[in-house]
Amino acid sequence: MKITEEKFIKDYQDRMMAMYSMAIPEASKAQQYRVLASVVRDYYAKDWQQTRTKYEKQDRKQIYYFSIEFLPGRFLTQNMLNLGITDVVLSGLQKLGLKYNEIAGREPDPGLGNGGLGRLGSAFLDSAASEGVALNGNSIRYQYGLFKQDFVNGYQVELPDDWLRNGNAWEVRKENRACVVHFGGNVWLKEDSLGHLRAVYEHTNDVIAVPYDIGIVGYKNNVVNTMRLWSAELPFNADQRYTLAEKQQVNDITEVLYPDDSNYEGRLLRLKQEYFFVSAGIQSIVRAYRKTHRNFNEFSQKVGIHINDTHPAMAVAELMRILMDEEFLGWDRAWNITTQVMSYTNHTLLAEALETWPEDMFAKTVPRIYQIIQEIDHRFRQKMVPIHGAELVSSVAPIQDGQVRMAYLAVIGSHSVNGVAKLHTELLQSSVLNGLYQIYPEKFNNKTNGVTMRRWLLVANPRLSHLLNEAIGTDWQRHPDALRAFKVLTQDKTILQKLGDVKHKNKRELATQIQEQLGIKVNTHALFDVQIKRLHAYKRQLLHALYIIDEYLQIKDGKKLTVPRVHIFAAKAAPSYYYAKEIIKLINALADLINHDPEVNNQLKIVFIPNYGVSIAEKIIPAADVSEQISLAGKEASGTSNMKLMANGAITLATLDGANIEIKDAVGSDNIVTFGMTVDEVENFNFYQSAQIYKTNARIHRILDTLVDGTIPDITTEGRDIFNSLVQYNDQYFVLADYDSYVQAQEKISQLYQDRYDWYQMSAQNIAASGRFASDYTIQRYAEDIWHVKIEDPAE
Ligand code: NBX
Repeated sequence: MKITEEKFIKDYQDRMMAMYSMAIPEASKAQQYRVLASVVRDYYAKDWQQTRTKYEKQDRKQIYYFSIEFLPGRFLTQNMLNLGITDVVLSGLQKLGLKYNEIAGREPDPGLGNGGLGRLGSAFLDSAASEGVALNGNSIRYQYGLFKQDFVNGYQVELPDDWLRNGNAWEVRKENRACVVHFGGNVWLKEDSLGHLRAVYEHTNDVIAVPYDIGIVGYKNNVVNTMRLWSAELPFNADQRYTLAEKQQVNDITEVLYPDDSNYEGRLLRLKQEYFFVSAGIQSIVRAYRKTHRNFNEFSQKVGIHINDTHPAMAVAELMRILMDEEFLGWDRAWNITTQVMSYTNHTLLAEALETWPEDMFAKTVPRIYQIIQEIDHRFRQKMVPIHGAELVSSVAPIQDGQVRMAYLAVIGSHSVNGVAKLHTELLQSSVLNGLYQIYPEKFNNKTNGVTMRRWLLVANPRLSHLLNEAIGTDWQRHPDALRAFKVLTQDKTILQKLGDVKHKNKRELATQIQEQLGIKVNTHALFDVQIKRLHAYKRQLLHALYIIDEYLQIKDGKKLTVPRVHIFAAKAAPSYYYAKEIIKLINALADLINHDPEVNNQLKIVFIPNYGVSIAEKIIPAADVSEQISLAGKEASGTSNMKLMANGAITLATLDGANIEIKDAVGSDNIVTFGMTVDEVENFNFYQSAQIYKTNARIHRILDTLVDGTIPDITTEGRDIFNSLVQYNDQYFVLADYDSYVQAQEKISQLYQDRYDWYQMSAQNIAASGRFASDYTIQRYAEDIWHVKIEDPAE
């Protein structure tokens, strides 16, 4: 459909009238936003339907990405871009006397995820639609997303994220596609008159799962895929009245996203959330397949199910349940199909994050799933013990020591298991999943993460995108590898000048926002040193903070910094993660001290931007000079903000961890600054004694003392706890061990930043080398190697 400016203006006016019976100027900004979203949704409605019917007609293999989290970011700007209607809409709105930015700012940012894992899922949906891969999201429609973060007195406080309050303009409720999910009760197998073994349930608690679909618009290719989010409702039964407690129990299931991304906690409600979206998702897949197929002979050629981290690992047992109990395939055939259909991605090596459930809780909550996992466990042992021995096999069996171990279930039930960066996959094979790697080496493969350049360049950084278009044409928008062409221009003085201008304008824009929102004035000629990610000890925001104390002390000693700096942090801490919250308080207290000290604040500023999320990232990333990726080697599975920041021309300051290693390979060691211990050095560091470093290293000694001697105001408890963690409790994440090396790296950064010509040359090299980290390529590799689907040119 060709959208002209006249058509858009008319559509907008008509829709305003239809929805609100108002003239445009009478409407609030939020109403103006909802009208715009509704008009834009119309522009892809037909493509959405046609994508579906085309897939059906071609009997295309459908892939379902099961993830308990997605972080799509705001849809409006991205959808307009992907539909190719941005210019028409912008000029149309202008004629109507409306300001696009004000309207777009009213869209709530769906915070249906904690961080990297959910964001990766959304990047994949975007790339798959743009590459014409039939990938569908399957997840939960949380009534409340990740909490909104505020600071009171420097402490994190959590406020509810009521993102659905004014409705969600992009979703379509499909109550005709609802499913029933059974919880609890008793279950046994009974032979029916045809001789089939049927599962008989009694006293179950049934919940209705109602899907809400959101269209995922591909980039200028008429493809619109679907992200399906399930909401829990009470079964409708005219004779039955429910108690308040019963209503509450059902509503609870999809009420709120668990805000912890690192510490696994075996909560019953979480287990229910997992089974809820898994069961509803699998039921709807089988139903869709059944519409066009008479039997299951082709199921594994036509369906792929991806298990994103272990949260949806019950998909293995749920598909077995349906194939056996409802479709009456025997175990062997059902198992054969299931393992061909399932694939699994692991996102962490941290032992404390691995999901295990107490057997009794599991058996009570999802009895039939428990029985099936018992059988999987039994058959696995029976088959593997004679080959691999009892010790190895029981160390990786799905049920052991009263626990159901989800990662092992996911590996055993899938044909493919991948890590998210080369190093991470190697470490999975050699450590966490080593036992299963010995048994099934052929299942393991690496798929390094990626990011979508359409959101992180075209949407977030229009200035840089424009410069790139001018310099190398627009091919990179569809084929990000074409950013390579920018490499030959890294010698071109005018280009570098323009690149510097773009960065500076972006910094000014961020500075304005910081001034307006936080009342902090920052020097836009200072180096913007950025660390944005969840707050976690392993990510080592503390290392960065100690360096700021170091800079502060130097200035107090009368020295001048080589370059003035603005340290920018944004990070949420899990509400129950006490230590992470103490680090937030420390950084905020430091900010208070430094930003108000006239002796210091012309060279140094700290800004902790509250409520980090996709929309705030879109503002910070284009303005970053330095990207801090300083996790302890071996702890960060991949990282993805490293890739977004690189594409936006920031220089990475990195440990050799996760995808940083691949970034270094891509950009060359002259265009990145690395430091710190390698994984091998960390592993072989046998007698680490952090207290010894504190004793003998005068510089570190002095910095750590400021935590406890009153230099930094109002951190009596926090300062002492952090000091103790570093000195008394032997510094679990080797902050002190890497400190000197980090300082050298920071000094190198300062040196480099003094010569802006060299700096922007490095910056340009980073942009030029970032194409390989586009999720478009990652999704192509998933499609070919794991899901076995051909990438079709949707134009054909
Ligand atoms: O997944 C992250 C890793 O830490 C990153 O290194 C990686 O780049 C990213 C994408 O692969 N993991 C992550 O974000 N985990 C979670 O958000 C999470 C959420 C809930 C939970 C456990 C982990 N129970």
